[in-house]
Amino acid sequence: MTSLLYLLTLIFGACFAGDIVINNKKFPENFLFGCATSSYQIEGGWDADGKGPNVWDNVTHEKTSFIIDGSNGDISCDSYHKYKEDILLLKEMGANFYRFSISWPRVLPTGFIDNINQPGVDYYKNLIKELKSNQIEPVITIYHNDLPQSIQDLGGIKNPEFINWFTAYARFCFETFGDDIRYWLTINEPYVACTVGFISLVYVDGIDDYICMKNMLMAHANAWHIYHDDLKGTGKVGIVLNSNWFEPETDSAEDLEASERTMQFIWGWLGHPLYHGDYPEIMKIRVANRSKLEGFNESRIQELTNAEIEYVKGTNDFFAFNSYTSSIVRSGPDAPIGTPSHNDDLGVYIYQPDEWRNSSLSWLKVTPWGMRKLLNWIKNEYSNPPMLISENGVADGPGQLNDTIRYNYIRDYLSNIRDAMEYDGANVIGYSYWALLDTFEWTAGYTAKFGLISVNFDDPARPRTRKMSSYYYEKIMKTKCLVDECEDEI
Ligand code: GBH
Repeated sequence: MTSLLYLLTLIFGACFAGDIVINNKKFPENFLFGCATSSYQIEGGWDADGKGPNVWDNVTHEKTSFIIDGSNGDISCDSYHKYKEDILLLKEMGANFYRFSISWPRVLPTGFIDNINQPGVDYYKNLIKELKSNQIEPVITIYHNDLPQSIQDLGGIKNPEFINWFTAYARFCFETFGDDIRYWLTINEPYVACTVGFISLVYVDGIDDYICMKNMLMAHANAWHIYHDDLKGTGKVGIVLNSNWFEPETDSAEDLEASERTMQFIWGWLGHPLYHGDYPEIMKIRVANRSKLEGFNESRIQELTNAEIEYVKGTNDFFAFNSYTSSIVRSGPDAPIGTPSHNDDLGVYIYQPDEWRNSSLSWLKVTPWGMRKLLNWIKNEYSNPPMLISENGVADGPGQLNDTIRYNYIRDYLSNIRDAMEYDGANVIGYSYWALLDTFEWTAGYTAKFGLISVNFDDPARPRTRKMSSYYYEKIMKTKCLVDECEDEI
């Protein structure tokens, strides 16, 4: 089926795929295509050469039941030793950039800058050098989930001191790896890290999430100011926000409001302060009201002071975001007042219909149309900032080298992205497929495969094998075109 569609594409230039027409305009010459990974998910070398432990090392070792297949990232793709092979593959596929993350405790084993691990620093220096000598732009995520255990032991992201610890680490990264890095991403998915992904000893719903998000916001803003004000860096610094597109169930005023409220609560939580200076009004009002009724003296949201508002506003040089799927939102009655809860603060009903196209993960329904709507929402809400799609991708189960699901996903999402650029004027500057390789997929272990390239995790040599989709993505990266023959860029 795939090859038939591909053949039709070859013959007709543009083609119908299911219910969508694949966009046949070339992406602009300066549009950036790349692939993404993160340190804990691919590197292995978990205790190599002086690396300190991170929270994932500890949780996977101590609580194997936390991971579906009881696995861990001790060796994973072994990219700590095999990064040159990864870069060769990126080169072969024609990637413009590689988005990877620095493992905080690999360079700073205790989390603090008084203890620098030189072999860890050398690893990233070599990685960057190798990328550059292959004309691949490094896009660096400073922190992607693998918090040093030492910092977790001190209260982790919930501790307001996190702001200083992260800032010192970010400064260290800018100073150590900074030479002509054009794109820095400070923190990956703060929303996930502060809600569902909170790997914490104690996590209090409706309280700690607001504290954590505020700490993330201030930590990011500090890093931005250090980079631009102190170090006079010439690159760009952004944070990676993430979530779904939230489609209203009907076009009733209530559902439209519920959808918009959800977008504001999730995307706007940090997006609004970064672009407009404060938390979204609707969020402030709802959290303050419920806090009061619950008997709190002040809002659980941790209101920003005027000085903080000024400090964070304008500290996102580009809008980097991860998005994989969509959900439907229905307006719902407010939950009764009782125990604080972030979901009750939001107060809507969110679901994904069974009939939507599936992947191997229940949360990841294939909804390419949602990407175009999301790009439009960001464009309208934040005055069309330069947008970098830092993650987008799909998972299937093990053993799929003829990965039609991924081929279709990439084609249909990129077509919607190109539509948003062409018809809606969305200022999208780049796209990064998640992931370059099959990785350790957090609590899903090695059961969910996102890679363009498969890795044999049973073989100590961790051999890589390109999947069918990687050849299609190679064609896209090399020709900037989704179909065989594109019309010129507009
Ligand atoms: C990204 O998170 C991460 O940045 C990346 O590391 C990861 O590998 C990639 O996506 C693919 O998952 O199991 O129903 O409770 C995506 C955001 C947040 C989506 C947690 C899945 C769990 C849903 N993820 N969420 S559920």
